[in-house]
Amino acid sequence: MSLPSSTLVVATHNAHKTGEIAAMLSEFSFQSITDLKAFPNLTPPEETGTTFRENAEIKALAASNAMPDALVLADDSGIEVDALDGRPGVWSARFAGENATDADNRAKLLTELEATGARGKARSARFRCVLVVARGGEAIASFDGAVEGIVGNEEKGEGGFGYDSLFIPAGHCETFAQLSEEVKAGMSHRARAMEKFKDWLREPENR
Ligand code: ITT
Repeated sequence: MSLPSSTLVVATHNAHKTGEIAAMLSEFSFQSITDLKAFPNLTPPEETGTTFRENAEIKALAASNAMPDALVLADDSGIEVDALDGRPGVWSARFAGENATDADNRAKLLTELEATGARGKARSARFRCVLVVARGGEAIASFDGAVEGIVGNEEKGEGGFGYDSLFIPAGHCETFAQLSEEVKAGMSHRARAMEKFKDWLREPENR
């Protein structure tokens, strides 16, 4: 598949991720920013890694091998809950099973956390994001970001996706789903990794 080099392909099927990433790149002049929904014939690779880094690289290389001319950006992310020994972590999207919905995953998280008896600060957690950049079938850079917070006792808010309605970032009283998109975009795990990617993009040799 041949694409102009000024195209950024976000190697994801998660439209929420694409939306957040595209909004953070508004200052850059990509001819287009697209994701894998535009390439329905590409079979998603199995995420067999045990770290965010490994899974981000698997996704980046699979897309880059199919579109060697494009700049590819893959995001692997998830939530680590201390009272659950860091779970669901890399299994965040599949916590309640292979075909689990975000709602299934949130319900399982609340049930498991309830069973530990953890309250207040003992419900500490963090979102993590690892980005891998690839071109020509090779991983050429990677960046990470995290945001600390706690898991609330119940779902609150309508915005965002995934575990946003359960996650209260440190220094706030509301969940990511209650806070505005701008507030989340100013402090999220993805935003922190994207700041590093944007610094990389600003280097002339990386354009
Ligand atoms: P792709 O693999 O196609 O990119 P995915 O949603 O399956 O899409 P991951 O494997 O990286 O992506 O799983 C990340 C999961 O972690 C995601 O489904 C959410 O449940 C959660 N997650 C990641 N970032 C999040 C965020 O900003 N807000 C809420 N939940 C998030």
